[in-house]
Amino acid sequence: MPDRVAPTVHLRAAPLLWPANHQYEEVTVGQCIASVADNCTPAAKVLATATLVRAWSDEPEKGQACGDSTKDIVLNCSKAKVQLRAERNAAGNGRVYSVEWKFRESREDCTTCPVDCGACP
Ligand SMILES: [Ca+2]
Ligand SMILES: [Ca+2]
Repeated sequence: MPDRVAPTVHLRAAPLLWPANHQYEEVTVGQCIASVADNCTPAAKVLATATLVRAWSDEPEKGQACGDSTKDIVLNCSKAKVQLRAERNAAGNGRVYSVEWKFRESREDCTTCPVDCGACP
């Protein structure tokens, strides 16, 4: 019987990007994902397939305040890492960065998983 069940993913709380000093902080899959599970494929094998699909944040990249830098998000898809700038609108409600991870198991079923990967309060 073919495996038609994609992996499940359990998330961690988003890493804190603090202080808001405009510097990059590196976030890896292990900092976003607590564990993965699959009915057929071992978890370590599923985790090793982690790929970054896209990233975004709930604040615009530019125009928040003076000292605001560009390129707030730098994806390194091949290494499954993302650099996030510890920067937010000081008059806002805090910034949340999110990424979408993709996991594959041996039968090629995929799970894509949006996750908050950085919080700059
Ligand atoms: Ca499966
Ligand atoms: Ca910015």
